[in-house]
Amino acid sequence: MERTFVMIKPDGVKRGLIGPIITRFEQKGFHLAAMKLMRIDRALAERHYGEHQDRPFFGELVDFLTSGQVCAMVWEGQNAVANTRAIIGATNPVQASPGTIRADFALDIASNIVHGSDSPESAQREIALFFDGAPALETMYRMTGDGA
Ligand code: RTP
Ligand code: MG
Repeated sequence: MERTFVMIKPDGVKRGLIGPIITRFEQKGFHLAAMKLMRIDRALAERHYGEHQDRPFFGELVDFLTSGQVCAMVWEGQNAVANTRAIIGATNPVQASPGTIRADFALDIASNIVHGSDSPESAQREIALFFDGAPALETMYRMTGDGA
């Protein structure tokens, strides 16, 4: 069983796409282990996307991520990292395969609706970054009442 971090970006929240996006992960068979709607500050956005700090689009990326509420989630299931990235689709919606979230809901690389961790190590780092201080995931899991 693997966990991954998925975040619906401000464009996805503003457009009312939380429901359809969650549906896709649930339909595939993943379990929603934790979720919160939040605004993130520049410091958190910069840490989250730290690997891109020297890229020309970094400032724009941080502006975008802090422009509205995001929906931070932890999903778990078999090969959760790779499988959720497949459901999300290629970074640039123009190149994303039909049926993926980015192909179906987005037009532009800068506003591509959703983030997914790119490795189990990134997932661990990002879950700690966004859910640190919250109740332990095991507690949230029990709160979902799915027989745990
Ligand atoms: P994400 O981290 O958001 O899940 O996206 P990703 O793994 O598919 O792509 P990544 O390389 O990590 O890029 C992070 C976000 O930066 C924006 N980006 N803009 N203008 C550009 O060339 C460019 N390249 C990347 C995208 O919004 C991407 O999601
Ligand atoms: Mg990435």
